[in-house]
Amino acid sequence: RADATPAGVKQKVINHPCYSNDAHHKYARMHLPVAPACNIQCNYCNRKYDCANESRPGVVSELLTPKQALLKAQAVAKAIPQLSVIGIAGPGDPLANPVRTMETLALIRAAMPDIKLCISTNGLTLVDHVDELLKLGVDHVTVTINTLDEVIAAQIYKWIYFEGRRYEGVEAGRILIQRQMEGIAALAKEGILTKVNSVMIPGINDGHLPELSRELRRNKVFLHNIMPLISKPEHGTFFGLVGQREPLTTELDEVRELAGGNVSQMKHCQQCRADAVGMLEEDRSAEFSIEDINPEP
Ligand code: CLF
Ligand code: SF4
Repeated sequence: RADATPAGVKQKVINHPCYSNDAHHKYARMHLPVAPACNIQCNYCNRKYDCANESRPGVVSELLTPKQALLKAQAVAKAIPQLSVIGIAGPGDPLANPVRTMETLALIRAAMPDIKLCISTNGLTLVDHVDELLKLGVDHVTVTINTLDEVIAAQIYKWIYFEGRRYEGVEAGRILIQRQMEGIAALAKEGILTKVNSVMIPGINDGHLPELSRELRRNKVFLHNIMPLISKPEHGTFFGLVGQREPLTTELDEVRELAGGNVSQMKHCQQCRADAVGMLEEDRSAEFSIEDINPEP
């Protein structure tokens, strides 16, 4: 499959530690935690913590303003020459905080023109922002899609807040799924590389994930990252899905194997924090506290 990858795409992934298995030992990423709010409620998320669509539960990231984010990015780039990607992945949904997210991306783009920009989103408002992301040179977008079935979705999402209204149940699922699919279609049209994260929840969406991966292939998604649900009590109390078990490693491997026939699978995800810094296997966020970088409020 790698040999069939067009040269332009190879160039885009060559130094992205999440999109390329080869790159993840050589290049570093950092996340800028500038986005506190969220516009949906996943049942596996405890909103006191980081967005569980990319992070392990139970983690609280330091929130930054866009200007502080730029200072931090410059400090990290100086200290870690392997830094190749700057992403926004929370602590809520980056696109539910469009002003803070876009301002941060614009500041980084102007100050660090060679860095790759990356975001991760639940996809609810993605289609409205694709033009702006393209203008800012965001080349990599991750959308968390857990199901394409609105009945399954009703078990995964408690509510969504969309165009001034709150929706629940299958209606919420229907809107979210439709918006996510419109979002990834718009990304494909613009040639923005798309990764889909799916949280594998045993007994709820596990059997559906291979079918989901077929749809992703049809929509030109580059990479599929099936992540195990993390639900141990030490990671915090969940909003819903109380008592829900995590998948076994064997179950995860099996689903990835089935889905892998349709879309390449990412298997080196670390479910990082919204303020992660460093190579994927490490987290140096504690070394770059904003109080040390910029003692002025
Ligand atoms: Fe960050 Fe995500 Fe971009 Fe990577 S993380 S926004 S694509 S730069 Fe990577 Fe971390 Fe897994 Fe995410 S290992 S949680 S997949
Ligand atoms: Fe939590 Fe879901 Fe919102 Fe992420 S998208 S912050 S997991 S509710």
